[in-house]
Amino acid sequence: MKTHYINKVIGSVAVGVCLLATAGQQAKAGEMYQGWNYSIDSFSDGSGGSNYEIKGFAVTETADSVYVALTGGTPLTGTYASGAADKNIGWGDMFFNFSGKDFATAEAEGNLLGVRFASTNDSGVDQVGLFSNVATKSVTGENNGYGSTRRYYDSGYNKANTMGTDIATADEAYSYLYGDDVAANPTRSNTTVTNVIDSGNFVGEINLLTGAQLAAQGLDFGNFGANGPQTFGFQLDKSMLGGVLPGGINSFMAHVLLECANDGVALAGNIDIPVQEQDVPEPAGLLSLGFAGLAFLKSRKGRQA
Ligand SMILES: [Ca+2]
Ligand SMILES: [Ca+2]
Ligand SMILES: [Ca+2]
Repeated sequence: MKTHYINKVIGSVAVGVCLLATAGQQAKAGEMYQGWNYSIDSFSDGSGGSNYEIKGFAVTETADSVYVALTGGTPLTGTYASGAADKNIGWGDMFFNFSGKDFATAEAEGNLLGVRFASTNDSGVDQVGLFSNVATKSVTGENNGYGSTRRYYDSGYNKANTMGTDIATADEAYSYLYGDDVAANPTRSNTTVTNVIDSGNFVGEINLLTGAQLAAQGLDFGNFGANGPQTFGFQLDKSMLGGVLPGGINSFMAHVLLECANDGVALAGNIDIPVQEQDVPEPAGLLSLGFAGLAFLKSRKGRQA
């Protein structure tokens, strides 16, 4: 993955050295506003019109929660579409990639998290919630959509801030989604869209929130002139992420596409995971020490003999 994806991530970490080192590249850090981290998407890259126009994606965190918000023209429950198998086109699932690698590599290595937040979409998992070890699939075919990212761009939607301010160009989108080798020669066959969870391990539930509930948390897409007619999101407990991420600051790239891939948006950011207190090993807990512990015990026994 090209290093410019992590400029914002590094820039927003409160470490002086990093701030100085990236001072010349911090335009993206300007998307921080009153505690929320925003990525503002092109207002004119929604294929099919205003019902398919994503405008923004934002995240904030408190000590124990992560709040996620989306705004645009697509309702949480989707919009009627005669060309879709289920007569409805809505949101795909959201992916969180904490690996520091491109999306395809993260998935191949089992390092992808996914959130199904739209209960009526065509996700491969039944439940709404957070999933780990996610495999992805495409549902663009049954939703009258774009089979490949290249085809979407060929259709005239290669606009500035194509996946928001954090993945601003088609080249960056190709690099992030498929890796730098594909980005060097993107075709319709090597840029297949995947936009929902196919399978994964259920980690826990999320709490869906309305635009009003998010506004009460300080969300303000209006600061960027980006208020869509549909604004909603969800909250999830950091304790769930603590089971799959190390304590401390974890940098991520997240993105979501519509079921038809008529629009998509990404966001780079950080989540500060509380450091778990280490349990004091009890006798029964020795099992969890594994081979290292057993070897240690054996060596002690040997010395005593
Ligand atoms: Ca858009
Ligand atoms: Ca559908
Ligand atoms: Ca977009």
